[in-house]
Amino acid sequence: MKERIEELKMEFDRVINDANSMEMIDELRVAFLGKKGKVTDLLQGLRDVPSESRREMGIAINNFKEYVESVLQNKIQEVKALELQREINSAEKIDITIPSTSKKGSLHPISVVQKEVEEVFKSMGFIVEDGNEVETEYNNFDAVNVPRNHPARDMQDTFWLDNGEVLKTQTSAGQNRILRKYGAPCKVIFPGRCFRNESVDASHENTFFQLEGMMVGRDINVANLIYFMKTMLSKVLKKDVDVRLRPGFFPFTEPSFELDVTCPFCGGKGCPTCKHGGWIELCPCGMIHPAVLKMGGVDTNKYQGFAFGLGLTRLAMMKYNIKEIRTLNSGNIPFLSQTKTR
Ligand code: FA5
Repeated sequence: MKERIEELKMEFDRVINDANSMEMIDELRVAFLGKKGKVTDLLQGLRDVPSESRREMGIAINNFKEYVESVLQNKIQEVKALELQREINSAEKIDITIPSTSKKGSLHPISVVQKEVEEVFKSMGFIVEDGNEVETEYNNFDAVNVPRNHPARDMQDTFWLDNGEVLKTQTSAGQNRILRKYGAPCKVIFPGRCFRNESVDASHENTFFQLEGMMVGRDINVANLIYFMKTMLSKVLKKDVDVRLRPGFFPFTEPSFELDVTCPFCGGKGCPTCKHGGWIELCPCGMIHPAVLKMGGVDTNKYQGFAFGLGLTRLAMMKYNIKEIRTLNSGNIPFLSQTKTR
């Protein structure tokens, strides 16, 4: 019996060396450890072994069985690693010369307009700043002269967070931060996403973009405001437009205006887009209220300035003749990719 075990071990060592696939390993497992395999034969042979050495032979057979199992297990790991390497070397080659089938993306219409407005203002010496989407109540309201309980807060019903902060309702929320950062004089624009608890319709969204601008310096006046707005709008709309101011109200500007632009579709003659008036309301603005400048640390005896809050989403709608504001947040790829070709 001892010799037979030795023979089988030598045979196993010889054949396991040649096994180089999972199929071959499986065949060996069946041949040695299967129901009708060689180890089972050995166990059955125990019957004929004299009783005094049966225990010793039983242990020897078990040791051989454990040996076969552990060598097979190691061989499986080895063959799996080899097969993986073979796959990497052959099948997974990447041909970088094959032309791509993926489509090219495009900028969102609002991003296109935002970039254009930024470029024009940068060319006129303005700095472009970023703003927060979550703002403190102080920055969004108090610092722009809208104290708690002021009725003007109702004009911008908003989303409050549990910690008392708000989703910014207007880019004007950045005014105080900008004044404190740059002081006077300064020329800064700061675009950003705004949120309001609005009843949504074709021209009102709960999430939209504005672009705020401030110019603070000595002797800044309404004529400067008109010049910058007219220049910027003519460049972005690619037409010579006229602007006009009407009285408006904002607690953070005094005087406050609504800035209208000649309708870019009819040139001011009157059409359905401008409701036959020839003008389109585009941008609230005004001279920065002294209280706002003071809260921003600016000496109002020396400096004054203008501010405006351009409705960027509405400007994109006007530029691309988009009638329905909700399409802009819709994620509709055919609609959004139109800016590629314009
Ligand atoms: C303001 O938000 C002021 N902060 C603007 C301002 C800045 C005035 C600096 C003076 C000085 P108003 O609420 O009107 O103002 O919004 C400004 C522009 O944002 C609007 O003219 C409009 O174009 C756009 N807007 C406002 N609400 C919405 C909305 N729900 N959906 C889309 N656009 C909107």
